[in-house]
This record gives sequence, structure tokens and C-alpha cells, in this order.
Amino acid sequence: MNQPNKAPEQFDAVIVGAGFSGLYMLRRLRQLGLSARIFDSADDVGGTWYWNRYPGARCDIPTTDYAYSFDPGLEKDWAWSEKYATQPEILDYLRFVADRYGLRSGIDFSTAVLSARWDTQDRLWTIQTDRGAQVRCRYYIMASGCLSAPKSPDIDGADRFAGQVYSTSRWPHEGADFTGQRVAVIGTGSSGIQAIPVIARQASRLTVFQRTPNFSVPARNGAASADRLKQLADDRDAYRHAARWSRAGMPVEPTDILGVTASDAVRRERFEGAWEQGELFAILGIFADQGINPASNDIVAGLIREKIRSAVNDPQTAEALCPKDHYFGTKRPCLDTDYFETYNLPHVQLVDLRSQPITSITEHGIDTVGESFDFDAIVYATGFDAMTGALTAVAVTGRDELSLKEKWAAGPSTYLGLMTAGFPNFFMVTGPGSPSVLSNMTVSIEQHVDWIAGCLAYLAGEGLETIEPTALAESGWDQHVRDCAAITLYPTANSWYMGANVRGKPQVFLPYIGGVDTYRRACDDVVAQGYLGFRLTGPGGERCRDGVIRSMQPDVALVLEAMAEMGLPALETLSVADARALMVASAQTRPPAPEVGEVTDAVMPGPGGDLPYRLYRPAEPEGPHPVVVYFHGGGWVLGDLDSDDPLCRDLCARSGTVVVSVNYRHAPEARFPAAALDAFAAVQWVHANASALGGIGGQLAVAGWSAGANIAAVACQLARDAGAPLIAGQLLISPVVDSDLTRPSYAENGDGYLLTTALMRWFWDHYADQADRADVRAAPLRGDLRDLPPACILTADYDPLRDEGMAYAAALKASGTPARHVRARGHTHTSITMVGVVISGAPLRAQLGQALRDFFPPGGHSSSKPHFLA
Ligand code: N01
Repeated sequence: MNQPNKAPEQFDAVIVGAGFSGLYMLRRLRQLGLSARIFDSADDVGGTWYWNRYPGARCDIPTTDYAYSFDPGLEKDWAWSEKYATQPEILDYLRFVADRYGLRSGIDFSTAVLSARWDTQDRLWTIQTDRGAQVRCRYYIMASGCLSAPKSPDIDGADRFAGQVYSTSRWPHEGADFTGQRVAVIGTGSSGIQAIPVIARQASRLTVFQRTPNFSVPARNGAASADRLKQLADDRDAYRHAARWSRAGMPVEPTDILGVTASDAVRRERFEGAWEQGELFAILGIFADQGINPASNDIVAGLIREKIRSAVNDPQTAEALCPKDHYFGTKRPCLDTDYFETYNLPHVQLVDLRSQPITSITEHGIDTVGESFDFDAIVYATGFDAMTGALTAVAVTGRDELSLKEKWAAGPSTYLGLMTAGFPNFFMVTGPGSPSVLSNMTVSIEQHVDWIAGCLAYLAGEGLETIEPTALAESGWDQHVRDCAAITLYPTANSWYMGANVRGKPQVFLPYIGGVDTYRRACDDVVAQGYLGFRLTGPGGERCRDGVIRSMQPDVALVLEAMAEMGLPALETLSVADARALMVASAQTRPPAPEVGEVTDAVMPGPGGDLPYRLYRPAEPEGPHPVVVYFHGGGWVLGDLDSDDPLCRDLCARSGTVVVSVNYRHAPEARFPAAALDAFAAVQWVHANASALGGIGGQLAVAGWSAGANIAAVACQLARDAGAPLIAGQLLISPVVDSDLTRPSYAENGDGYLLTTALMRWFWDHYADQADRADVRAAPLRGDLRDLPPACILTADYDPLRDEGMAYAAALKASGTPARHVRARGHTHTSITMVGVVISGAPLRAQLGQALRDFFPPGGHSSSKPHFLA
């Protein structure tokens, strides 16, 4: 117990956990000259490797990479004996590290931290342990691991069993001898899959209770990969650097081969190569699109199922072992040694809980629907309250009595997975919202520890005492974490990544899936921008540069990066002919466009001659359909029927309308107002010929993108002025509606996002004389906006045209014209149109498709009041 009058001991930092994270954190803090203490409930170092000592436990990242890299001397003095080390060897390694750097003197073993409370007055944390001691510290660092809080057995009657009970995550130090015993294993995640073959060697009977079959790949353990050893020997620093700047914390050559377009031979060859390699990141990286495209993922999953079927003799057991309810990789895949082959042993049985659920655990064993089993021992391999469990196990109270558990009741919220608002000076090593469990943990741990150490050194150097993220920076990061996950298949699985394995846990995707390299860059950028998004205080006052570090959609950012790497010339530096040729050439590299029922090319009469058009008819429902007259983008200069073909197909398929895409006359050959007049003429002609085109008479809308949206908007004003035809709605995607290039969005987004201010100027110069640019047929924002068709206007955040689009929506509304504004968050002027490339554009295009549907009320009659506003 604490001595009554003894002041609590005080440290600069308290660290929870003496595993990989805590040990390195302690070393770094000592190097900074800070006082620090680790508390760990175990009686030795090791963290997760102290507790998870079940038979067969090994790492599943090769030891060449699953080790500290901060000290080349340490790497020289430690030699791993295998490609994948056993738990005892990893524990020995961590003991070696603790001794080598004299860390044990800074650790209180067998001491659990119960609570941590922030004292705003003193700017200190008070830490309460289960040994009665209270200590105070400036910085409180949770190095408690992502997979360290075991999930409690949530099975009826679990406490009734009279035999031996084991949990893989809390294995007895003296081991377990299953010789001659009837053993049950519940759970087939990484722990179960490693333990099952080893337990089967001892047990007289082994029954595996499987709820979800898991993808597993042979580890092919043995000597470390000669190739990796050679790379390390040749240039260790380069190897480690490559790991730190890789997608997953291991140097793996990324591929740009797509599963969906690769030939069968290439698919098979790449798969077999990865299968032979026995490395997780190899099999997770066979195709560039396997984590995002269901069809590509199915190819890999199908080939793994083929392997399972060929490994397991009994077809029924093999089928039950084949995962079919989740995409490969979306639940953490396993590495195994003889796992599937174990089911060929006569004394090993699989119970498929999907067809034969457990009803209860009994005194003697396990009852399932239809069958009772007697056992001498039950092994729970049922997993963890991952990523948040260990953090919220401590009662953490921040500013204003805010409890961490309450703050995270709907899911964790962090800035960079490192800190959380309301909890000054509270750091998490590999917290939720960081790559952590999706990466080689050792690389991610070192990066976090180094970042925290750098931060504390900065605070000390600047005479600052506290650091805390702002609400804006944190919500921005949370959004970015969600955006990254949303474009992948990962959130579709009932995985512990989603918190789905723990009853009542909010389901959000917990780790950051944007990549170790991308993440490291974000952390570095935050520092380079003066700790952007953090509030820093000290005796000298407060400083805060508030902001969001990443707000662009991750796939849009990737496209921009890829285009920058291509080094294409800026369009406005080219002749019109060359600019058009470049547009045509880049359209050749697009993925296949969505299927529609029918596509036909024809011509219609126009004021300056025939206008080519392409008609898209939906596959369903059966016609006739409402008709949408569409105008492509390209600054009145570029573009044609092909340029916007994928977008037209997409809109057609999503809206169930006939889309008539019109190739109007282009500048500079035909300058203002040719394009606008063509647009109006096209609308009139389609209206007059609606039935012949398979349209419903009177159900006509217009749509367009960019300059195409400009002439669509103008056509609506001309039709209103002419009294006909009646247009049911206007869908304006990132429209040009004004010739004023001084709006803030031009200053913010005028460079770097494909459509630049310089390019807009080039377009205008080709299209219209200065004197014509205020004409309402060039700048419809300046026109009379009363009595126009209902509008749906999309604007993109990173678009110079953003503000004029928003101004048009606002002005329409102010004039009494119904207008819906769709904000394309994190998008550029062009990204929304990149069908099949920018996945984050799909939900927005779904909204556009719905907007088109909403223009046409279900009764079949056009109305000036759209359904969505009714
Ligand atoms: O835990 P898990 P784990 N009734 O959650 C089942 C890392 N790790 O300890 O999928 C019946 O993956 C559950 O079924 P379901 C690695 O990151 C690494 O195995 O929820 N079954 C599942 O089959 C790994 O992913 C290494 O339907 C129940 C299993 O129990 C993570 O730790 C080694 C159940 C739990 O699998 C966790 O792995 C070990 C119930 N009530 C772990 N509740 C290496 O480095 C749960 N299950 C190699």
C-alpha cells in the first residue's frame, strides 16, 4: 500500500507494457534523458510473446523482418534459427534486448495499471496500479499491444466444464501434456491453426470446433530465405529503409498486374509462386486489385480452395474447411504447418458449427445440436478484444472528467492512431487508426516510438509541456481512415479488424489500411507543418496550427501520383490537335466500361450541320425510358463521344434512363455560342423524337460534365425562354457556370489537380472573346435563374470550379428553383468521371443516378417538382 504521507513517485513518462513497443520506448526515452517506468502485469518482458505460449506458437512475419532494426549492432549479435521463430525463441530475443540495453531496471513486473487520470492543474497524469502504488508522470504511453486483451469465452456453460481448460492467449508456463487425452479446440484463427497440428500429435482424440473456416497458407518454415539474407548482407540499411517505406513494412516488390485482366497462365504462375514462398504479404499481393475488386479476389480465393480440397482426403471435411463467406485477406489469413493435412489423421475430427452449433458446454464436454462430446481438455483459441481492448481496460480519465471508454463508446477516434483529443500527453503505440496489425508490427512499432520520442524531444526543446490533438484534426483523420477502408473489401467481413468478434463492440474498421509508407509520410508531414492539428502548451502560452492532414480520397491521391509520375505535358502548353490526341491516347488505357443494354451511334441535325450522338439504352427495366441528353466535358475544345463513354454508361445503368450523348461543335473551329446553340438544338430534337429513340414523351432531362454541364445549364435557360421543351431536370457535374477566375477555389485548387487555372484560361481563350464571356449563354450564373428545371449540382472539393458550382446551386435555390447540391468530398474535377478507376467516386455516381431517377416521378409524368424534393 502507499505510505499515507509519502508523495507519489514522479516520472517524465509511464509506459504500460514490456513487449516490443514498451522496451524500445523505454530505451528511446532514456536516450532523451527522460525518466521513465514501465509497468507490466507479467513477471518478465515479452508482452504478447510472454502470454501466447501455446504449442506451435510462432511469428508469421519472417524473422529477417520481425525484429528491431534500430541498432545494427543488435542485428549482428542475434541470429535467428528459423524463417519463422518459435515463441520461446522470440521471448529469448526480447529478454536479450532487455538485458543488452539494461532495461529491466526500468520495469515494474507483476504490476498492472488500473487507472490513469489527467490533472489539468498540474498537467500530470496520476497512475494507479494494482500494487497500491500511485505514480505521477507528464506523459502516459500505452504500449499495451493490439492483440493482448483476450476475448472472454462467450459460450453457454463455459464455467461448468470439469476437465482442464486452456486458453491459447494465457497458456500455463509449465505447458500442457495432452498425451492420451480427448481434446477439444474451439477457434480456427491464427492461434488455433498453429496449435491444432501440434496438439494432434499428442492427443488420443482431437475435435476442432470451427465457426468460420479460415484461409491459411503453408509457412514453409525452415532456414531463413536465402534471398532476404543476401539482400540484408549486401546492404542492410537499404533493406531496412525499403521496409520502412513499403506498403506493409516488409520489402515486397509491388505488382501492377490486375487479377481481372491477367491471363489464366499468369494468374496460376503468380499464385503458385506466392504459395511456394510461404509469406503472407506475397499471397496478399499476387494482384494489385485483389483487395479491392471482388472478381480478382475470387481468383485467389478459388485457387486457395483448390489447394485445401487437394490436401484434405475427405471431401465433406475439405468443403467445410473451405472459406466461402469472406474475401481472402479481409479476415487475417494464417500461415500454417500441416494444418489442413491434420484432418486426414484418423483421430482428428472437424465439427462445423455453422451446421452443428454448440448448444452448451457441459461438465463433461460439449453439446452441439444433435451430438454430445466428452473431453478431458478444452482449448479456447477464440481470440482477442483487438486494438481497443487493452487500451480501455485501464480506466483512463482525461480533461473535464472525460473517460476514454465513454469517448470511444461508438468506436475509437484518434489522430494518427497516436493520440486522442481530450487526453493530453496520452500516447498510444500502434493505436487504432494506424497501420499496426495490417503491417509488420516491428516496423510500425519502431516508427511510432520514434515519432513519440521525436515529439517529446521537440516539446522539451521548445519549453512546452502538453500536446493534444484538436477535434478538427482528429475527425479529419478518422474520416481518412474510413475513406481508405471504404474502397477495399475489408469492411465486408465479420473480422476482428471490424470489432465484429466481440459481442456489442461497435463495428468500425480499426486499423489504417492506407499503407505503412503513406502513413509514415502523413506523420512526417504533420511534424514538418509544425505539428499540424495539435495544440501545444507550456508556461509560455499555447500554439496550435489547426488543420486536417489528409482530406483527399486515397484513390484520387494515387491517381494524381501515378499521373505525375507519367510526366505528361500540361494540356495548355500543347496545340489543340496535340491536346486532343493526348486525350484520345489516355482514354485507351481505361478499364472496361460498365455494360448497358444497347449502344448505338447516329447523327441528328444541328444548326451548323449534323451532330453525332451515341445512345445508351439500359438493360433493364424494359423501355420506353425517360431520356437524358448528355454533353461531354473538355472545355468546349476537347472531348468527344468516346471521352465520356464510361460515365454515360454508368449513368445509364444507374438511372435506368436512355442517355443520348451529343457531340456538339468544338472551339476554336466553332467558337461561342456554337456549343450552346448545338446543345439547345439537340434537346429540341431529342424531345421531338423521344418515342423513336425509345423514350417516354415528356420525360426529358439534361446532364453534362464541366463545359458540357455549362451548355446543359444554358440549354435549360434557352428552353425556359422559348417556352419549350419542358425539361424535367438538369444534372450538372462540376459545371462551368461563370467566367470569373478569381473565386477562392481557383486560388486553392488552381494548380496540381489536373484542371488548372491555366487550363481554364486556355479553354476560355479558345471558346469565347472577352466581350462574350459575360453573356448568359457563356456564364449562366449571370442569367435569370427563375423557373428553371430542378437541378442536381455536384461540386468537387479539389476543383477550381467548386465555388461557382456551389454559387449556382445557391442562386438557383434563391430564385425558387429546386436545387440539390452533392459535395464530392476529397475529389478533383476529373476523378468523379473515372469510372472503374476511382472507386470512391462510385457512391457519388450512385447519387447522381438517383438524382436522374428522381427527376422522373414514378407515375410517368414529368413535373417541375422532382420526386426527391416532394
Ligand atoms: O484469434 P482470431 P487468434 N464459438 O480472432 C473463433 C494474431 N496472431 O488468437 O471467425 C466458436 O483470429 C473465431 O470464429 P469466427 C493474428 O493477427 C498471430 O487466432 O469469429 N468459435 C475464430 O475462428 C491473428 O489474426 C499469430 O467465426 C469462436 C477464432 O475463434 C490474431 O492474433 C499467432 C467463438 C478466433 O480467431 C488473432 O488470432 C496467433 C465462439 N463463441 C495470433 N468465439 C502469429 O504470429 C471466437 N471463435 C502466427
